[in-house]
Amino acid sequence: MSLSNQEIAFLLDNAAQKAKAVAQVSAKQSISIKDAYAIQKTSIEQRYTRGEKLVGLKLGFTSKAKMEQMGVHDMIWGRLTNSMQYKNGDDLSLKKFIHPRAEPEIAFLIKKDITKPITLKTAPSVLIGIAAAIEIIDSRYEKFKFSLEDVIADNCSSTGFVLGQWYDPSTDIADISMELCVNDEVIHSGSSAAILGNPMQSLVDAVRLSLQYGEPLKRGMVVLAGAATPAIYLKKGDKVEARVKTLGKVGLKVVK
Ligand code: OOG
Ligand code: MG
Repeated sequence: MSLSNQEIAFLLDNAAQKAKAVAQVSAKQSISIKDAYAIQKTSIEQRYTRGEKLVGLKLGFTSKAKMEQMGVHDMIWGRLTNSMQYKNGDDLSLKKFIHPRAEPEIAFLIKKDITKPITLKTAPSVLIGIAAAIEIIDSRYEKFKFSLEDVIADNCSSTGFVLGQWYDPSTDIADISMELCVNDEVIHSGSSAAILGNPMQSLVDAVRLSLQYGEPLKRGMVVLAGAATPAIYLKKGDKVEARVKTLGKVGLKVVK
C-alpha cells in the first residue's frame, strides 16, 4: 500500500527528530517532483509547530561535483530553520544525526523582501552580505541513497549550517578557491565557478524559485548557494573547516 504525502512527510520528520534512517520512499512508490515539494513543505511545517522558524533557503546540486557524487541531475531547493544554525566554532554532536556530512558553501544575507526576479547584475543590491559557510547534510534515507524526488521530500538532506563573517555584497566571488579541510588537511578543493558558473547565479535562481513556490525571500533570510565540492562524512574529533578565498574560514568541532 502506498503512503500519502502527509504520511511520508511525517515519516521523514520523525526520522530527522529521532536520527533514525528510513527506507527510500521511491523504492516502493513513485512520487512526482510536485509531490516531493509538497511533502517537504508539510514535513517542515511540523517543525514550525514545534516552534522552529524559517530563516532561509538552500540550493542543492548546483555543481557537477555534487551531482556526480550523489547521482542526480537537477537543481533542488530546501528550507533552513533557526534550529539548524550553529555558531562559528561550535561543537557539533554526532548524536543528533544519522550519517552527517559537511560541505563548503557560500551564503548570502538578504537585505529586503524580494518581490521580483533579480539578475546577476542586480543581485548584490538585494544583499547585506556574503559569507563562507558549511552546510551539514544528513539524509534521512538509509545509506544516504535517494532519487531526486526522495531528496526533495527530505528537505534536500539539510540539517545544519554555520556562517562565517559577512563581507560586502560587492565582493567578487565568481571564481574563488573553496577548500574543505579536516584537522587542517585539505580534503576537497574547488572553485566557486563550479557553482552554476558563478555562485551569484544561485541567488538569482533562489529568488526565482522562492517566487515560483510562493515563499518569497525576506529581509534577514540566508541563502546557501550549494556546494562546489563533494561532501565528506564527519567523525568524532574532526575539526571541519571551509576556507574560502577572500571570505575567510568557518568551522565546527565534531564531538560525540
Ligand atoms: C543533497 C543536498 C545537496 C548541495 O549543496 O549540492 C546540497 C545531498 O547531497 O544529500 O546541499
Ligand atoms: Mg549543500
